[in-house]
Amino acid sequence: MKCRKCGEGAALELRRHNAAFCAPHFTEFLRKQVREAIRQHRMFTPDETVMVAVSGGKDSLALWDVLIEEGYRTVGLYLDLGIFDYSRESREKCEAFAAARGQQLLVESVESAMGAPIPEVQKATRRPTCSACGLSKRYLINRAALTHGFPVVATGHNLDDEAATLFGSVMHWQTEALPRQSPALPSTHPKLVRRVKPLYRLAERETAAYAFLRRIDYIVEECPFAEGATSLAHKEVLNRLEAASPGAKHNFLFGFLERARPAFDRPEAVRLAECAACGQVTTGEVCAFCKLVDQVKRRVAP
Ligand code: Q46
Ligand code: ZN
Ligand code: ZN
Repeated sequence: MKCRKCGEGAALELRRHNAAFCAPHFTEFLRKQVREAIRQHRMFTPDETVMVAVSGGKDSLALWDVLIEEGYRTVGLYLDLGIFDYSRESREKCEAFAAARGQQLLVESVESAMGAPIPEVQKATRRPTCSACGLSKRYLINRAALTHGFPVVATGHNLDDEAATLFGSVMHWQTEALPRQSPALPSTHPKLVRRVKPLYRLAERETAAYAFLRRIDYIVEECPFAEGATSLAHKEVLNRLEAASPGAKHNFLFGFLERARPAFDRPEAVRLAECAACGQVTTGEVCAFCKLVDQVKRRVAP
C-alpha cells in the first residue's frame, strides 16, 4: 500500500475514500477535513476564542490539538463528572495535555453544581445514568461558556458518533431530535452558545490514528457507564455495514444532512424562555437541569 500523495509506504488505508496515506500526509488529510468542516459551516473565525470541551479521550484531545496547530485561540473545559477513577484519570490527561502546550484548562465539577457526582445523581433520580449525565453536560458546558464569555463551544464528536446518534433517532423516530443533529448549531437565544463539531467528517479510527501519530496521551478506558449503552449497539451495527460497504456511515450521515434534515427543521415551533430558577434557557417554566438538582437535593440526605 502506497501513500496517495508521495508514493511512500502508507500508514493508514481509508477505504471509504479509496485512498492510503503515509503518516505526514495522513495528518495533513485530517487537518484539511477539519478546515473544510469549519469553513463549510462557518463554525468560528480566527478572532473568536473557542472553548473546547475535553473529556480526556482521543477525540476531544485530538480536536484541541488540531485547533491549536491551526492557530486558533482556544481554552479547554473539563467537566469533572465524579465517576470514580475514570474521572480522576481523564482529568489528569487533560491537565497534562494543557500544561504541555501552555493552554488554559477550566475545570467544572458536577458535584459542586448539583450537590452530588453523576453516580449519586443517577441513584437519586432513577433516570438512566447517561441521560442524567448528558443533560448535565449540555447545561454546564453552555453555562461555563456564557460565564467566561466564549461565543462558541467545540466538541470532539466524530463521524461514528454522529452516525450512531442519527441511527438511534431514526430507529425510534424521534423527529424532534432530528433538527438538532447538525455539525453546527447556531445560537438561537442570547443565553445559548453556538455549538460545533469540527471532527464530524472524520471516522473514529482516523481520530485514533491522529492521536497516536501526534503522541497524544489520552484515556483509553471508556466511562464505566458506557458499557451496554444502546449507542454502542448502534455503532456496532454501523461498523458491520461499513465493513460490508465502505462509506456506508458517511453516506448515511451526509445524505441526511444534505437531503433530509431541512425537512425536519421547524425553528418557529420551539419557544424559548428563561428558567424561573436559574435564568438559563428552557422551553418550560423551570429547566430540566434545575428539576434534576431539585430531585437530587430531596433524595440525597445532607
Ligand atoms: S460520560 Fe456520561 Fe458518557 Fe459516562 S455516564 Fe454515559 S454520558 S457514558 S459520553
Ligand atoms: Zn505521503
Ligand atoms: Zn434552571
